[in-house]
Amino acid sequence: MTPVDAEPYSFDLDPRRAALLIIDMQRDFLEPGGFGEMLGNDVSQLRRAIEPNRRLLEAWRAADLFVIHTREGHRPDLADLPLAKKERGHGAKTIGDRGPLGRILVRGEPGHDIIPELYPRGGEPVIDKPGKGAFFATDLHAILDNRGIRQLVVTGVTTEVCVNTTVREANDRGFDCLVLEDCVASYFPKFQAAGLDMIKAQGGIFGWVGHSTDVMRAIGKR
Ligand code: TIU
Repeated sequence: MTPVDAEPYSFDLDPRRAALLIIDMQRDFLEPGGFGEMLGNDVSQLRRAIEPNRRLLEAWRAADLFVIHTREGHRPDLADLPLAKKERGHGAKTIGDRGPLGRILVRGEPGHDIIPELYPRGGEPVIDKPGKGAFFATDLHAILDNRGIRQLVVTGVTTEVCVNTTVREANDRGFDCLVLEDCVASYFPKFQAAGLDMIKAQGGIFGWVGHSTDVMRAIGKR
């Protein structure tokens, strides 16, 4: 166990039983023309998380630790897309429609893929998820159990949507989550702050909030 500075108190990292879980760092959320922008968001808000994630991923790989990536999206036939999710927002374009990055939030399309800076390598599972949480309708739990993983170092986008939903799902399944504030991002500054506060309040009701530099120090890379 290696202590990592965190709130509400120090996180005891057990690197061999921990996975770095990078949530939805997809072109559809981080680049113009995708799902994020379709919802009316300014995608530039998310891009500050790229470089800290890139450095952490490099260090995590160099320490030969386990990495999992997730992507939010749907089957090309949209059979797994709830009507409620497709229609909500009444946007001119919705999930499955064609945009500058291909069909919005559809598996196999350019926008659905992970940004080049954080592109997965062989041996790093990629979880394709239809919902906001990474456990819902996926094999993530089985993959974590098979590897003996009990701790999740969580990064990605967006803080109050897919990151929070996944952390809540993980918490109810008995995992300890350390969310890295410099490696998660929201389109809305107030939700970034609230999303992190909600995790660490009440003695860490859903988990811990820390910083990537402290994790890199703990795994021997800076
Ligand atoms: N809209 C928004 O903030 N997020 C999502 O729709 N998905 C994720 O957070 N990945």
